[in-house]
Amino acid sequence: MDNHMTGHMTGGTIFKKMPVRLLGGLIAAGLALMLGTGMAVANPVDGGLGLQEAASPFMEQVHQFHNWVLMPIIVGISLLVLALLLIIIFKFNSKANPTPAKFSHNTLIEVIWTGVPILILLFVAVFSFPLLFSADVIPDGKRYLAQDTELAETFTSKSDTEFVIANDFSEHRRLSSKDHVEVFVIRNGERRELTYRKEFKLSGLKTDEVTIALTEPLAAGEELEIIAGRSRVGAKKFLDLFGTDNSQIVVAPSINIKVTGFQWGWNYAYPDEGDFEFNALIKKKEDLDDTSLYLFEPTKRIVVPVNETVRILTTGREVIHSWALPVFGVKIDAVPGRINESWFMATREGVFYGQCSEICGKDHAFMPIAVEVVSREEYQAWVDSEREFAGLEPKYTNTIKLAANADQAQ
Ligand SMILES: [Cu+2]
Repeated sequence: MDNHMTGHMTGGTIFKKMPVRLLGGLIAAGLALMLGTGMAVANPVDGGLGLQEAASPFMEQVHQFHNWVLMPIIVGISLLVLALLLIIIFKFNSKANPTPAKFSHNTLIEVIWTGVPILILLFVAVFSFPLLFSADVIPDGKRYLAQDTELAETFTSKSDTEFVIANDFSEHRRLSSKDHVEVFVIRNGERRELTYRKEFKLSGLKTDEVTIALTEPLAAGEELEIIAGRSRVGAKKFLDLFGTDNSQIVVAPSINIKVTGFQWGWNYAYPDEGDFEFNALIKKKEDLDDTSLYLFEPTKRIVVPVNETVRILTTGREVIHSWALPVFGVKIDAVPGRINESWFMATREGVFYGQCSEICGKDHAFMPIAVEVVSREEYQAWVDSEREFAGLEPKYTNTIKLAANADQAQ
């Protein structure tokens, strides 16, 4: 009996050392994966690991959700299951445990393994439901400027320090908290956010008129910008504890793009900018230049201005496609016979790639998407070149010239 035991002890010590190393390796791999996902990778790159660097406040919020909520839970569950498996393998194999227990069922354990997953899902829902809501509801924020521009509303000023904006949002979206108003001072093109209570106060929330009272009047050459609305999006302080608040109130879309998926390509139209549309098919390998990515580059990129909200309206011509752009956090089905909508606001200039994300037929893998984010001036010039191509009069050239003349006159 003793001999029998010692013989197996030797084998046991080898096994006892192994799981520690194995476990260490797995923890290291898990941590590497976690860190990897936080790493910034701009656009698809060879050997890229983790999510692409976000280019919209919505996607920043998605990253936060992924890095701080999902990854820790997934790593925790994986390690727990691994530990349980190792316990079973080493403690309850036929040699270590020759006479197995005969019982089956354990009410407490069964209640725990039903209840705990429900609690985990509820915890995840606390963070994922607001994200789903943000993706689904088109932002309705408003921008108020002293000088009225095409894209802004004006506020009225009562005095040097008191400014009034109309709280004319729909009933359930009215301004009711300090989080629904952001105040900026613009000086020589630099934009600085004022802090609530210290630099400005609010009154009249929940009523028809909201008053923003500055602690100090504006200096000469300073301009006031007020952004109001409930559509606050972006990475917030996690659980009000960690990180910095990068969230912002997103204003209503200034551009609508109609996207029609077809076998196999995309058709784009800009209904506000005139009666023109174009197709974007996959670009052949021999036509690629240094600035384009093989299999990601379409024959034509769509162009949008930076820091403006774009509404995407999708539909399909014959089967369901899906317009997906990872860096903006957009993935919206294009369904024949109906129109879906989504939105994005690009926060930096550049070219961003996506692909069809619905298995739509034999060339599903070959309907790339490329969005070129540029300044408003470049966007307007692009619109006019598209209009010219479609035989239309320019829409913006005159206004650009007028603005340029006005600058010279000052
Ligand atoms: Cu498709």
